[in-house]
Amino acid sequence: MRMTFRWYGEKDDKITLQQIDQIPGMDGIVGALFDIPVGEVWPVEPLLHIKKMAEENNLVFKDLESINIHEDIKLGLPSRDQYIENYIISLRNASKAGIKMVCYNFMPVFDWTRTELARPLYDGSTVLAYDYHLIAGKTPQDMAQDILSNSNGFVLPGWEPERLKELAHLFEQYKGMDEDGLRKNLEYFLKAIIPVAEEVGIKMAIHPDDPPISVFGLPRIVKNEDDLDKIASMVDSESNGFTICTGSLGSNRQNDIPHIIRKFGRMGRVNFLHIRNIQVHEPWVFNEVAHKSLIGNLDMYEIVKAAYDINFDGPIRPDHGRMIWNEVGRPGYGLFDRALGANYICGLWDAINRSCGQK
Ligand SMILES: [Mn+2]
Repeated sequence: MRMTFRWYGEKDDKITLQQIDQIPGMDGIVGALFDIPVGEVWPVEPLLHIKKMAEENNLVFKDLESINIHEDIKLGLPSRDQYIENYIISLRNASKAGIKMVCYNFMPVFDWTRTELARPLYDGSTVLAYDYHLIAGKTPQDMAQDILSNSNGFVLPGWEPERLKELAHLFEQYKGMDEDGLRKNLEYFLKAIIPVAEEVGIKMAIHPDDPPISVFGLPRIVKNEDDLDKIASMVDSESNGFTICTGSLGSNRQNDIPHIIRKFGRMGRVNFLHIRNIQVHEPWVFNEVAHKSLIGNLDMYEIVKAAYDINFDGPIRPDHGRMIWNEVGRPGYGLFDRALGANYICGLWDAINRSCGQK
């Protein structure tokens, strides 16, 4: 595996590449071009620039998160073909910059949803949290406003203010679309792009819905093992794979994450791992916690062991972290707790590796 850290770029991240390099065991960064509007082509040069900066700090840059999918593709509008064509050019350009893995999601309208971005825990740290009771009676606009006014001034991917002006229109367009309709549109997209991803040596990794349940009546198609089966069978290729995000899938206690990693890993479809722990209080009431197994509901040993058992050689990143030690940062993406999480995962990996006879 290669241990990676999500980085928002020199303009948008106050965490430096040197700080990331100083985290023990850190191999690389997961990056993106945040100033390219969704649907437009990603050029090679800015990717090469990130690669150069990363390499100057002893880090590799092989992983993108995310090249977002234009809403017209998810909606299956006639204009989707042009956006798919652009996506294909982006993949070709990414491969020219040495990219090997591209994470994406297929969630209508919202990339991810939380009802709180800074819930205080018993020790004064703060975390992202979700409570479906708090959504009842709210409009998508209220929700968006809450998220924007609690982001510590950072722009959060998926919640760009320009996009949110379109909310009412977007919801109108999705009226009447069910899971099967959305799934057909994903299949159309995959059939077009996976042959190219394969040709240029890129593994695509669809991220699970976060949380994996319908919010505001929008369809969700990446929620559980069943959904992953359906997606895997749309195009039979290792380039058509998954980001197994333990926190997203894990918010539904029915999802057996080590089993999911082993099953899809043996098919060569686990292309990216997001590791974080969460505490589920009741269905659809949960908050994120520190990575350590004892603190949350997920058994990190079993999760890392499953990755080890499938000989996982792709990127792993500590997913969201808490805000600790008075850090002020992008919610979920501070330096300190993610560094602790990475170290915990590396420790588990090393111990498993030693006890299983060194791979
Ligand atoms: Mn994730």
